[in-house]
Amino acid sequence: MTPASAWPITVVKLGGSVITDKKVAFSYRDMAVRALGRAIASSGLQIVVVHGGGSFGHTEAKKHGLSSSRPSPSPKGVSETRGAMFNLDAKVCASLSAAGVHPYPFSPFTLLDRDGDGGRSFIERLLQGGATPVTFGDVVHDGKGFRILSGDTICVELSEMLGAVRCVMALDVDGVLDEAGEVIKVLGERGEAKISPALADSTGGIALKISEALRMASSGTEVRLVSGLRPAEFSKALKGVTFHGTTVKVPHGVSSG
Ligand code: IP8
Repeated sequence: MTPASAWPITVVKLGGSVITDKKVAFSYRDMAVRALGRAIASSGLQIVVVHGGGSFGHTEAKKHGLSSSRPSPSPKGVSETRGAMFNLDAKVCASLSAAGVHPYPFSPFTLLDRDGDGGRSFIERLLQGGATPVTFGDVVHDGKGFRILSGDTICVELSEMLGAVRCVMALDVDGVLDEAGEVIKVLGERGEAKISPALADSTGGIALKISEALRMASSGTEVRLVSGLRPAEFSKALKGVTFHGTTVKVPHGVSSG
């Protein structure tokens, strides 16, 4: 794992199912994002925000057959999906600003090869300057075609690069649920078999989230999954105190690969 920064950094994923209503295309939840923004602003922590696509990015991605698993040749689909993401990002940043956060939005590709350190000093400078870096799931050409790069995967890369102490993932449910709908308080390498089946989206839904959470946990970042529709619990999850939700832990010495 990369050595931690001079001060602890927390990565926050604002899930698409929190910041939008995934059942209604292009429906944005201003009040929910403002409430999370207030928790971020009042936490006093150094926070990097990543947000998902929800009913903006995923609506366009689905329409044009874009996904994280299969490359697509559609430049029109890329253009419209990215357009929807930039549109959503502007809304997220406006809500965060209204809540007292000072967002600095950028595409995750801004970080590629930046300063030769994967963008770490770029992000640290933003934080030192009092800004909150905000990035989002995006579309990349991998040599074979266009694919979606999920915000969850970006969280893994950022957590590793920054040596983040914690990653808090805000969902539209109270955490990872078991088959009976109860919150699994601690999830480890051997505890995933009985999770509730979840709706898939263009980037794999809860299954991807859990595997990415395990990757982060195995490299030393504590991962907390919490309802983003319960700002008080989100705030506790941020601060590292007891909260209602799921903590992802990997038994010592076990790597998720
Ligand atoms: O919602 C997907 O990000 P996610 C972003 O974090 C796009 O998987 C472009 C649909």
